Amino acid sequence: AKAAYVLAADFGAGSGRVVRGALEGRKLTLKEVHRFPNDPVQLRAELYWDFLRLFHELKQGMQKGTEGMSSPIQSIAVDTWGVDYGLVDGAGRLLGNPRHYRDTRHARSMNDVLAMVSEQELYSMSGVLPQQINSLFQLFGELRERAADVRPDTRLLFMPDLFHYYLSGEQACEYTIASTSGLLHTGEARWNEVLMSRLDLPESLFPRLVQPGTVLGELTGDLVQELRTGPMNVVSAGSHDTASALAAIPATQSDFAFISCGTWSLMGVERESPVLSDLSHKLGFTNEGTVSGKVRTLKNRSGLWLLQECKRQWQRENRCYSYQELIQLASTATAHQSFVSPGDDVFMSPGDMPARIRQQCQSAGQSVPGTVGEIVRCILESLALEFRQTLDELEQITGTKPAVIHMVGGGVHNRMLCQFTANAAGVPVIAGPVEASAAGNCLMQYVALGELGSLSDAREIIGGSFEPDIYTPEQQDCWQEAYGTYQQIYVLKQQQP
Ligand code: LRH
Repeated sequence: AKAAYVLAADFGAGSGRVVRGALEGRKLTLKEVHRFPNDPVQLRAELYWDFLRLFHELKQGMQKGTEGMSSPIQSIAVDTWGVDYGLVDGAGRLLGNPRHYRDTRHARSMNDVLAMVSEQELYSMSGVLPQQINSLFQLFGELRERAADVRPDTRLLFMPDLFHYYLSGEQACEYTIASTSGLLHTGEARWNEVLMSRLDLPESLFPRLVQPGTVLGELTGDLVQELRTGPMNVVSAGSHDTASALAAIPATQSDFAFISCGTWSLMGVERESPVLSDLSHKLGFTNEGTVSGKVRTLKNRSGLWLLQECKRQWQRENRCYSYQELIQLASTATAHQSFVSPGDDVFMSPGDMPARIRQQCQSAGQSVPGTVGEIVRCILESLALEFRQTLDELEQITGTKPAVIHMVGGGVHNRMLCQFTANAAGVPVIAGPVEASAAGNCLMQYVALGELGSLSDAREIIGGSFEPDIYTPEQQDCWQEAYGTYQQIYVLKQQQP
């Protein structure tokens, strides 16, 4: 069979990339054609996306992806992290650079909203865990600041939708990315007008919703000319990176937990219906949409963020390490000396992470990691223990203990983290593919184009195209002990009144 080609643009916090997917018979191959930095920009007190530069990088990627190809590229789709959005005016111009969820001011907006609608209500109305990053809180804060800029023809587009709009001229919000906003009805592809009216958010802001795997339109004529790519479709795939990653999990059974591990770790399970109990709320689980209309009940946890930020800090101090060197250093440090709680708020904004890690270890009365290797080991062990904790919690809220963990995303490169996770969790970790978001993005484009029938079809393709690494649990006793210590410090203490 002749190969069918598509382009997937995936904007992660570590970097952005454009990948060319080729589906030949039942085999998918990915080729990275362009990778670029995706650093947010601090401007005075505010943190922003660098949207124009990123649109430029996207165009470069599209050019590189089509250059020298004798077959046409059929389509392109963009996925990004969740929650962030831009506003466009009636003429389609951006009302400003989109803000970044790590902007510290969103915490205040969340408090303002919670004074009007309680956490419990928000949770049951939207299925989404109230967290300061949610679009709902960001938007509420933004509208307060700039109410005058919002007209009846102003529209909100989540980041992937915004890229799609400037590629195709079509305005729509894709369901999986919208499901991170806190603005939909629980488990449904339907805007929550009740919530909007309670918070005085104009309904007119919200364009139509489309399902993942929809051909939105065609690349505009101007862009076809500018980029010389030839015509192609613009597709809303799974526009949320986590939804796309989950679509690319080569699961053959349903009792699996997943960890999509990049800057964040999203750990959860796929279900037919949301979990909305007090317990799941208290334990911090949210419910978002999958590309096949199911629900992913998951926890947003820190992933490689701490490691990325430490690396940056050391760089600022003129100590440059590759990830490989960092892991090598960690492997020579003593095991289980000190743990942090990677998801703690103190680690949220960028900055001197090694200092914050030491600080947290010290306040918890543990030995304070001094060397680079000790700090890296502390981070990786803490992440693995947090995964174990989350696995236990998933069992508590769903009544079923997952039999395996599928781990995908950049974290899969970190073999030490994968092995630690299997050790801490006591279940096998099936790791891969690394570029799960890009792979899932491509697959849903093939669904949109009619090349593939369904998600199970797509997952089979992944299974046949990428060889996973399997990690079986080791050193169970000492990890069990470490888990006890970790729980004592970070879990049980918090539960005391
Ligand atoms: C992961 C992710 C996650 C959250 C966060 C903002 O990249 O998309 O699912 O929504 O970013």
